[in-house]
Amino acid sequence: MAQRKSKKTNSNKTDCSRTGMTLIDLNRCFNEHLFYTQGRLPLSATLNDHYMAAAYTVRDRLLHRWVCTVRDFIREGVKVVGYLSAEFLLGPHLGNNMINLDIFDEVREASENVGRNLDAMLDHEEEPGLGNGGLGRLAACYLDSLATLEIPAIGYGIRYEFGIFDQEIRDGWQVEKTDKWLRLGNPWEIPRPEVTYEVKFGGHTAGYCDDGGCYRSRWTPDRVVRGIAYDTPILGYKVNTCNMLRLWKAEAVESFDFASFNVGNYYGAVHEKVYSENISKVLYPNDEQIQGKQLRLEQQYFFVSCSLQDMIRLHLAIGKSLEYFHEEFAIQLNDTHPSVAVAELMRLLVDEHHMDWDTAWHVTRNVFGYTNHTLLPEALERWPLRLFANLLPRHLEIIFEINRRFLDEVRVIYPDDEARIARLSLIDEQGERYVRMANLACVGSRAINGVAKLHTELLKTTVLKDFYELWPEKFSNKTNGVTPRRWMVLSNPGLTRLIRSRIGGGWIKKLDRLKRLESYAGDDAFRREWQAVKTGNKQALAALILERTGISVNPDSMFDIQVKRIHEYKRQHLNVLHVVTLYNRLRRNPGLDMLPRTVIFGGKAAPSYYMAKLIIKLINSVADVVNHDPAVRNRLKVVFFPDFNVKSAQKIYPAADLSEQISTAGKEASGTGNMKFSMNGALTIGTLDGANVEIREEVGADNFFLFGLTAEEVARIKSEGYDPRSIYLSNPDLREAIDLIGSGFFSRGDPDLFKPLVDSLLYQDEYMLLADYQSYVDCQDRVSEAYRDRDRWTRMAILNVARMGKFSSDRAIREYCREIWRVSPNTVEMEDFGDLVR
Ligand code: GL7
Repeated sequence: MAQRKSKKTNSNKTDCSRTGMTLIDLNRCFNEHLFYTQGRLPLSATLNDHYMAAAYTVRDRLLHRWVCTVRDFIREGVKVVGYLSAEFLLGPHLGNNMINLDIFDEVREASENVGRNLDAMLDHEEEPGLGNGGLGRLAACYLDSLATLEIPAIGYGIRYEFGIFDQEIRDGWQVEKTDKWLRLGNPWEIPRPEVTYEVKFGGHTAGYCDDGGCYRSRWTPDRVVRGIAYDTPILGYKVNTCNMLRLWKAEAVESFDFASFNVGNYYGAVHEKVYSENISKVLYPNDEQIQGKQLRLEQQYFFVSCSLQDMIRLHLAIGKSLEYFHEEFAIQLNDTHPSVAVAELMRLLVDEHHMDWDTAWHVTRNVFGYTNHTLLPEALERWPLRLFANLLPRHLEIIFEINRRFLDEVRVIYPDDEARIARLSLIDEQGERYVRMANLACVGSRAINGVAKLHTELLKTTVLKDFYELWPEKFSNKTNGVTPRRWMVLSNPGLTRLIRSRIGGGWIKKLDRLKRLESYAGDDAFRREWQAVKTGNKQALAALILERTGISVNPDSMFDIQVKRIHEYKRQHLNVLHVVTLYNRLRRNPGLDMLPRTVIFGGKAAPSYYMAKLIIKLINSVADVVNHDPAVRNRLKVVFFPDFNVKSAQKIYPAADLSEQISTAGKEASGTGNMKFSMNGALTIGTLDGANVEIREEVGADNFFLFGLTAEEVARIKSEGYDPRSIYLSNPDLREAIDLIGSGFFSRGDPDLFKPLVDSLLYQDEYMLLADYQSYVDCQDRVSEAYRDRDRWTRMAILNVARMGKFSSDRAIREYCREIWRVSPNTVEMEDFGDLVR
């Protein structure tokens, strides 16, 4: 074997020619991949061949850095973050990796020189939609920041064969199509068929005495599934740290049951295989709503067990005892989805590694942190005890034991407070019994956090109040952030170029430096360039809208955009009420001098969420009427942009003038779309909800359009008895809008179609649209007024961008590192592995 010559260089460039960074190196590598990986001559290469060759060229450079990063993991014994998440909504890799390698412009130039279209290649990439929305996208932003900040980290999740469904719109309704993201292969992942773990399900437990006379439990499962690792490199921006995302695919342990096969039971034999592979087959498309399906718990336990076994293996491989596991790893639970990890780690330590209970509990309690992402009661995960006992009998025993010890402690602190004890218990005993996953996560973690200031405060006073009173020191806030690499540099090259021309590029890693833009808000020339960038982005979106929907929109109108999952609490239908109100004004007064607006919606509805699907139908129905009414004369256009995903988001945020963040106060934990819009120069119309509160604090009240009730007012009015009908009766504009929808005007005369929506507003209005309606409409009028003064608007937009520094995911990750994980950066140096790779 060749002697390893190690040559270290400090720069992120290396003289290793195989992964060199010059144009010549990149071109050679591209051609080699076209030839040797795709088996094509340039003449016969398809767009897919070009894409694959480009992806492998970029990937080679990632892998070189990855090898160096892993070398340090082993050599330096650094503390590693394990980020456990059932969702990672990554978005396309190629462009992002080119940005992080700092070769985007070179590759563009090289491609153009030989007549290859880089944009076509970027567009060709299927995105891995392994998440539903904000929560999964946050996990992806955090991976980018962890690597950029040079923190050793592994993301752990599930390699769903089918990610979030593709959305089509037919006759105004959402139709779901399976997402076949792996159809053309995935050049970004490396299968690791030798990194596998067995995961047990079902069966029963039995007690026994071990050699030392200790009582122990033995679990005999009735099913075993194998998890196989698929690794995706995650490179940081302009650093050599290349972390990994390890996703698990489920396979049968025995791919063929020969006994059944031999007696001719072919279908019986493959049944086990199909059954096992089902676990990682499909992402549940529900956001903020639990679906108490056994398969979902199987998914959660499957990826948690594989991930913990993997971390334990890595820990043992560096020669450390498991007593010190929490000193080598910090594990974050991204919501309660992976919270069965608390019981699984106890099981692995006690049952499989024969640790005593107290030591195991010490390790467990010190290794986990838990992030809560929602206050919605329907999203709080709990599993029927019977289902849990059937699937994970040993874990239920462990949970009972954790609970017994925990409640004993609680009784000492709160003697005779049985009501409190019942609320804190890991088991819900009212009626059917349930395992409460949030309680398990709280008891098993060292740190608990919310995702925006308001959200964390509400956690402390509502859903997690009892835990806050018990352990106030465990609680902290970590306001969300998003990565400026994907959401500014990659999505908005025009704006990036303009900002660079004035303040350089330091802000890409230190977003606070955008502050330096403030002084340009008053600069006429800068404002004109700013407007030109926005107009270009709007033209590009207009072209895409035409292509996807056939609707032609005017880039000179104000682009008023609401893109996010469709949910009643997010109140897309409040936006619709405003649209109908504007339409009514135009019908009443055809000559009205109204600011032209294009109102754009986008987002998926959970397939089983009827009201959300009806809201999509309503948007499309209103669009149909408004867009075809000659009296409107292009002063109002309504668009539902189908299949909102990361890829289209990258085109949508940069084109927005107005960002709609209009959830009922107290319902949106944070929101992250709000940040992406504002970073791209849109102004926000919003309630005091989630991170809106902090965005407004940062950009200044003058640069934010605020409306609506506060969370406190919402709670007070609700407790006093809220009567939406009286608001409807006393507000003629509101009444006219609702009546028009209820009359069948937008549904070809069918008054029944939208009746469920109208009735829910009039008789329930859970999310208080009617209470906020007038305030919203008045605020929208102020928005229109402000937009007429383009210079003033642009000044406000510049100030918004300049003051968004806080909302970089780098800031958020620094806080997690310092206050929760207690990890520090490790600078990875490039090494030219000499003979090994030349
Ligand atoms: C969410 C919250 O709804 C959203 O406000 C937050 O920004 C996001 C990330 O913290 O988490 N919670 C949740 O269950 N989903 C979210 O997007 C799906």
